[in-house]
Amino acid sequence: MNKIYHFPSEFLWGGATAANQLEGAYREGGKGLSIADVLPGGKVRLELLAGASFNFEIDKEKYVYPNHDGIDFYHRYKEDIALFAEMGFKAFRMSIAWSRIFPNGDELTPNEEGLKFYDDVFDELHKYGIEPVVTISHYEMPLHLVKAYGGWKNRKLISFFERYAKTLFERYKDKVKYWLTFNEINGAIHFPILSLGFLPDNKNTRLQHIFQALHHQFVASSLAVKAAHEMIPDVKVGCMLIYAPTYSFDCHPENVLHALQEGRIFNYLCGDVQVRGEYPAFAKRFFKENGIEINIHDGDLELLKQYPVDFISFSYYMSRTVKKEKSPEEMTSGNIIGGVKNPFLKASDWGWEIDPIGLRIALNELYDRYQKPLFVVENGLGAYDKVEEDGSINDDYRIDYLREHIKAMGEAIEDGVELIGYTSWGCIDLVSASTGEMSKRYGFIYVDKDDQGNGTLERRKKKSFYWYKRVIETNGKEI
Ligand code: BGP
Repeated sequence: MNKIYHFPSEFLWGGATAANQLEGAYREGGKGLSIADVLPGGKVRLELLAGASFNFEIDKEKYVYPNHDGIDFYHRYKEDIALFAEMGFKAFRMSIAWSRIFPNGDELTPNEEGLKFYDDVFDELHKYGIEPVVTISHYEMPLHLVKAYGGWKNRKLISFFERYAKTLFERYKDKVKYWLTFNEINGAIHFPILSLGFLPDNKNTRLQHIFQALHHQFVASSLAVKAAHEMIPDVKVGCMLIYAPTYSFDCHPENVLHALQEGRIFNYLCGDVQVRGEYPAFAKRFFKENGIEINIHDGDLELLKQYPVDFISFSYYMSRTVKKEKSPEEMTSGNIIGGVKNPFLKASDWGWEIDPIGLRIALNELYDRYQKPLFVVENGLGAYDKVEEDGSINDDYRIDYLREHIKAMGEAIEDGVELIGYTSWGCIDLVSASTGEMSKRYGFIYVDKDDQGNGTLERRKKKSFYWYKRVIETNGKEI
């Protein structure tokens, strides 16, 4: 007998995306260039993210740029939203491209065409009763802010972001209740280029710059919470973390201590500031030992304390196993952060270890720590899909992955965790953030496009489409 899980009646089932990975139309509607527009697809992207030198220019002779056209959601959003509605989505997580609203990021007035586009998207969602969950900044700050200001190292970015967030709240106050400030804010500790807008430079200043820039984002996030609460009744603003429970490779106390230390810097430092409203005690020693001195202005700490987030959203793809002394052969890759191979886990084709129990652990750890509602806003399996001769796509591997993770959420709810929703990543195939590939697919909906940009962009329902529809229809009782 299959166990029946009890999800709350208002549970927000749905899917998640990010503007730069699906919209395309990178120069239409008055949009400015963003950091995502200059990142090429393929292996070279990972090298850039890891810190290779880079001039932030587009070079179409040398590289392909899959984000430029994405999957053309910009022109096909009605068709796509109709498919989400057919699956019964209660929520759709999407992001707003900052450079559609403020093409350079530092203008005083927004671009009306950009604002209008999202009005139309939200109206289309509401037509089907789908709740938008909107990330304000998802790996795509305006390129001008990178080039002219050095990205988030520069404190001026706080006021640009505040203006941008207030513009969104004012415009969409009747259409959007759930907002997330910065996507995977802690991911910047490893890959600052995507969200902080600068290259990780020489080792001495790397962490100094990253944590100074993060401090600016924390302040910006609190200002956004403040503004949202002043401007929108019943609004909910969340932080967004990458969460990877950190396992010790074995029970050697040195390794256990190492896991504790690694885990809390990566998983908790940002969350503690955004949720509890203050830097955690362990940060002080970490900052001291790494020569990090954060320039904190008068009033910053009070602001952080006064305006913490209302809920915690996070992405969960994998756990992470760590060991104090390790050799390169022991390592595995993963979502932004890697670790040593866990002998008990299998991995995806991209080396991301698959660990549904880790999601239950993540939910419990986060709830124990923060006691605030949780929202899983990303989770899923990036895999190669095959279109059969009859046109079907039998992605049982994806169904198995999602089923086990949904069960883990059901168990966590029984453990007492307050979980408000689940939006699986890339509900429609889109461009991968880490590799720029199309062939790393997550969707319930197949999109005909390859890594070189060829294809008809035709949408096709996979087997998982019908399966997820049933999950939502039964509120997680039939998985
Ligand atoms: C997260 C990002 C997403 C997304 C996802 C999957 O880190 O927030 O933007 O892309 O991971 O990663 P990838 O696309 O590299 O497979």
